[in-house]
Order: sequence, then structure tokens, then C-alpha cells
Amino acid sequence: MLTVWGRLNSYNVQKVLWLVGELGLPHRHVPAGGSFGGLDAPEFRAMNPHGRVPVIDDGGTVVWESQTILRYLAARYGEGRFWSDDAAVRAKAEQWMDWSATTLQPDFLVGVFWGFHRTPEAQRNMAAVNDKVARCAAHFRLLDRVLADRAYLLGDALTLADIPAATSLYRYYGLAIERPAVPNVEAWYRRLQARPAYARYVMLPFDDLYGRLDY
Ligand SMILES: N[C@@H](CCC(=O)N[C@@H](CS)C(=O)NCC(=O)O)C(=O)O
Repeated sequence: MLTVWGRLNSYNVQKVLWLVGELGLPHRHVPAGGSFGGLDAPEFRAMNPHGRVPVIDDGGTVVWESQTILRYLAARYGEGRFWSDDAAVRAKAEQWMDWSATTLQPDFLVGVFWGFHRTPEAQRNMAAVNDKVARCAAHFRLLDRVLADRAYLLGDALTLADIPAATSLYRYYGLAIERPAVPNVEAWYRRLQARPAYARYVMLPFDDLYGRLDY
């Protein structure tokens, strides 16, 4: 049995549970982190010395770091759909995963979501937030150009390429910030909202995180 540790309102946990849902994997979910705590417990640190969620235990194989978990689950359970033995095919998806982790996520999750939503109003650095909002607009325009002739980032089907970037959409569209007109991104987002696993694991309220700098 697969076990997934992590609070449901964590972006990194949502990525993993979304893929678990897409793969239809039976699993046990253990809330951890945030108000659930538990990350400093010796048993948790024995699984993840970094003390962060998500973590999975798949029949004794323990994995942490959300992007590594995505690749593990895809390789183990997603052959033909989320995984390929062809390195060239895999690279097409992995470049978007890495772009998301190194470019979109720092600007959106750290710069905008933390800088604006999670930071109490009196402490916000709006110049820095506005800079990140503008950088995000450029990132979503880039995605818009890529999505001009396709339903998902790599073509007709959802792949690992979509998961990290698209997990941001629910929050990006839920914040009172300026956004560019990106109709192809909006169509992608509508397609994703129709997927039960996206609706179940990504489209979750995040107002409890408003103005909260602590986990
Ligand atoms: N690079 C890590 C980041 C993990 C991370 O920072 N997780 C956050 C939640 S998104 C966490 O555990 N925070 C402490 C907490 O929730 O208590 C990953 O992708 O898994």
C-alpha cells in the first residue's frame, strides 16, 4: 500500500496527490506538516532527514522531494502514459518539470503566493511582489504560446510536463493580482478543472494560509 504524508494545502503535496489520483493508485494519506506538525518526530526524520512534506512510502520504498516522487510514481506505475523508457521522450517532460521548479515556482509560489498571500499586509514588500507578478505574467505568456496548438504542454495528453506548472493555476487564478490575457492557458486550466484528480487534490481552498508566515 502506498502512503503519502503531507498537508493537503501544500502545493508540493498537491502535485504528488494529483498524480496519485491520475494513476488511480490506492493509497493512505497521512496529514503532516503545518498545523498537523510531526515533521520533527524521529520517525518522520528517519524517512526524510530534510523534514519536509511530501514523503511517500511505497511498500518500503521511501521517497521525498516532490519532483522525485512524481518521477518515481510515473516510472513505477505510469509506463506509456506518464513514463517512457526513451530518454528523449522523458526529457521533453522533464524540461518542463525543471522549468517549473527553477523558474515558475520561485517567482509564483515564493514571490507572489508567499510574498502577497501569506505575508500579512503590513509586512508586504509590494515592489518585490509586483516585480514577481510581472515575471509570472511573462511565464504564463510563454506557456500560452506553447499551448496555442495543443491541449497539454506536450500534445493531446496530460503528462508529467503539465503537473508542476499546472498545480499553480488554481492559486494563480485565485489571487487578487494582475494577470495577462492568456486564452490558451485559460483553456488548459478549464480542461484540467474537468479532471477529477485535479479537482480533488489541487482545487482546494487556501484562505486559511492568508497572512500566515508560519507553516
Ligand atoms: N523541494 C521540496 C520542498 C518541500 C517543502 O518545502 N514542503 C513544505 C510544504 S510545501 C513543508 O514541508 N513545509 C513545512 C510544513 O508544511 O510544516 C519538495 O518539492 O518536496
